[in-house]
Amino acid sequence: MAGDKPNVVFVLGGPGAGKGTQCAKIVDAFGYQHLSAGDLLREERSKPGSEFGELIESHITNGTIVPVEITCSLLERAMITSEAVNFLIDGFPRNQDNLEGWNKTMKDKVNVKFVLFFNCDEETCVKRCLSRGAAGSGRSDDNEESLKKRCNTYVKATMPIIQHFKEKDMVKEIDAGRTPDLVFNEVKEYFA
Ligand code: UP5
Ligand code: MG
Repeated sequence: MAGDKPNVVFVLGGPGAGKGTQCAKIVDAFGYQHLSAGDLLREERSKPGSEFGELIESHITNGTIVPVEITCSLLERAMITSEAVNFLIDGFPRNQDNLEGWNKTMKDKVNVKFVLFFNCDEETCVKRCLSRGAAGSGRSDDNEESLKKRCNTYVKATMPIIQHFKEKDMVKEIDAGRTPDLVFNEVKEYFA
């Protein structure tokens, strides 16, 4: 982690809204470091002998949210071992427990600049994830049953967090139902 306080942009939106796709574009264009909480959890789950492997997998297939202590420590470790100054934190914080845990351990160590919110209707989100599953994503949650639960968690637990940031005037909301290039045309205005 370079410098005193790194900059953080939170990236939120429903399952399949395009968070990862747009983060990859931001990395290419603006040199941010992309930290996907979901990717970090999947990596931790797959480590041989991981203490939390089973717990993480059960949350992922059920579309529920892993306790913040685990996610936050993976995020902090990834930030500490990085040379970057600017981070995209993708898919976090996604519930009240995440937000409180982050505020307790990380708030004073970073500058949260804003929140990118990829707003996409549920039908489109589900279609995208199912196509990705059919194309062989290997993700244990790209199936109809898990997707129902992921969407439910998103509405019940994550939307209130987005609302919380809206009240703090921190949210940049983007219509994510368009093509990746059209979405990125808008995204880049916030980084230029
Ligand atoms: N695609 C992307 N953009 C498109 C566009 N504009 N038009 C057409 N297609 C588009 O995209 C999904 C698919 O859609 C891809 O095939 C892509 O090509 C296509 P992607 O960019 O991957 O979307 P993303 O929003 O990143 O979808 P993802 O499935 O990763 O979102 P989730 O939020 O569901 O998944 P995440 O990995 O963040 O979390 C998974 C699980 O981990 C959670 O359900 C939870 O159990 C756990 N988790 C926690 O517990 N805590 C955390 O902090 C984070 C995760
Ligand atoms: Mg993703």
